[in-house]
Amino acid sequence: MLDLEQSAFCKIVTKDELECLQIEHPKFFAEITLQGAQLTQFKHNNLGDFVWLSPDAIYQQGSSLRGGIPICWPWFGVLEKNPAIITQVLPSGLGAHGFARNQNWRITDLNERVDGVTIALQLKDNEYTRSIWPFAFELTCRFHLGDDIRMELVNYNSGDKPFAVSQALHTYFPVKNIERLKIHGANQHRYIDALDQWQSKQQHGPIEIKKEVDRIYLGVIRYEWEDEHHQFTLTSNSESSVVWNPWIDKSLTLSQFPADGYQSMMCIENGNILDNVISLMPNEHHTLNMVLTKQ
Ligand code: TA6
Repeated sequence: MLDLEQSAFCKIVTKDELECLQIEHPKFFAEITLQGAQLTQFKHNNLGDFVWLSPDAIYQQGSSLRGGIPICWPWFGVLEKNPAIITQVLPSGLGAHGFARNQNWRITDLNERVDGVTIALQLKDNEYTRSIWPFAFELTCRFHLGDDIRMELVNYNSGDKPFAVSQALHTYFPVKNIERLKIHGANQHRYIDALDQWQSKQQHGPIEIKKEVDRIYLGVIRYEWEDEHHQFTLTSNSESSVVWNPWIDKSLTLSQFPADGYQSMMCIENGNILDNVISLMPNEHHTLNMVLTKQ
């Protein structure tokens, strides 16, 4: 683990059961839990919150906080809904969204500048991960934090066998007025409706949220939306992304989530899902990137 003794802006604090890296930069405040390398807060001094964190979030070993940017890896969503290339090497009955978000990552690189901070955290295979997923890997998440959030999730096959993963950066966004939200960018794109027998459908116009939404949009999409006089833009190299809001009924079933939480958030999750899963030969890399701006 990198020594933060000489760091200008970074320190490690313990919140309940979790170690959190806190970055107090002249431009922003950020918090990243070492568990899951999960960015839980990014508050820009002029632009405000870029991500949403549940008011009921708990800092507990083994359970990902509800909010920020959970890293779903080496499978996304309900395991059984993944392609066979993913499910065939994993035991059944495992929870959604993989094990990476519940493992402790190490800080491996730090670069602090006037314009922002670049920090890398890494997860390598260990006895637990090998017990359920028999592959050697290095998963590195690099955050570039400044006037925007830029992330690279670098998959590296450090073993001698090929493996496949589905993955996503499961970002929770703050929404001041869910009734007026219009998410642009997906017009005419196909999507899989996870709430309607996983049927393939086509998006017409902006995405609006008036009920539970859980859709996998296909193709590279530049999402744009306005929330209370701020313009958000989300871009990624991924060719599959999920738009999700639990709405009223599902909100009551979620952990770490207030009954009315659906009114204050929505998720857009850039990833490699369904046919867009990635396969890596030994010594091969793949990078999933994401850029979130707010003006
Ligand atoms: O990406 C959408 C989704 O799969 C939803 O169906 C919901 O389960 C959400 O992720 C949150 O999952 P989690 O395991 O974090 O409660």
